[in-house]
Amino acid sequence: MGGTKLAAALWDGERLCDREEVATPGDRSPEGILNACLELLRPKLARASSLGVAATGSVAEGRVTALNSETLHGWDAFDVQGWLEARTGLRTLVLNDADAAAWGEFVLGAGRETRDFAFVTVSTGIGGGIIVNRQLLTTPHGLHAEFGFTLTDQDEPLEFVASGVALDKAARDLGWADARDVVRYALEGDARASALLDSSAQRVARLLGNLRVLLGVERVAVGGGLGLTAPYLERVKGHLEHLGSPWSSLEVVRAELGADAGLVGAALWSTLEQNIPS
Ligand code: BMX
Repeated sequence: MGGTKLAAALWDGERLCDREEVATPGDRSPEGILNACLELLRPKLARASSLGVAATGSVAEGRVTALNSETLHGWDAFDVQGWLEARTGLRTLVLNDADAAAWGEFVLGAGRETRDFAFVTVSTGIGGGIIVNRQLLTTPHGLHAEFGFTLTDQDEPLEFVASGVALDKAARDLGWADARDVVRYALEGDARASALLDSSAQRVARLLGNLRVLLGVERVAVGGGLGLTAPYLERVKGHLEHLGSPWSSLEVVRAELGADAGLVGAALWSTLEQNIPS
């Protein structure tokens, strides 16, 4: 459940199947978005034994709160778990989307064989998930690894200046369609597009460098619509390299599960033994 798209799939124990995706509806209220999720889920319900949800927003005990009210309208501790359990009859576990993706990448993707790992998505917003000592960092109140809400030196949330939506706005100011044009023109060597991409990538690189020295993270996987593009990732790596030691000792890689990381992570998480009531 993301700010740009909703996707659903079945997990057969090894891989995703029957994956379907739709654009996030214009009605971003809890009912607007969850009814669209239910439509995607309905054909799969008969074959499912539990439901894992990777949701944008901070998640506490199955309830979702929007930090960014432009992405989700009126979500204040909305009980996603209860809402979906009542309509699907399935045991439901809800995780933040980037936490789920971090877990998916750690178990089956770019974080395999690490101990301290992080995932960052640069998409509608900027989200994060952290694995320390092979454990997913979670908190009872749900406010953790919200990379998009770390503050810039202007006291603004990072995602207000560096996310896909921030670049969409900057692109429109230049008469372009959206952030995809920024990537396209940067590849063609346009100086304005390059500067825009750099300003986001540089801020994200700084955040990742801080994770290296704060938490000892050894590797970070970058995902999300903008983060998965080659020019973006190359710039993040370049800026980190430029910062030098100790920050540059962080390994930065592309998320291996791509746009499926959240789905895979939510599925794996919902079938973990510790999460299944005895
Ligand atoms: C925002 C925040 C995070 C989320 C991140 C990436 C909201 C609604 N979401 O920082 O919880 O992980 O965006 O999410 O406040 P996406 O919408 O870009 O997929």
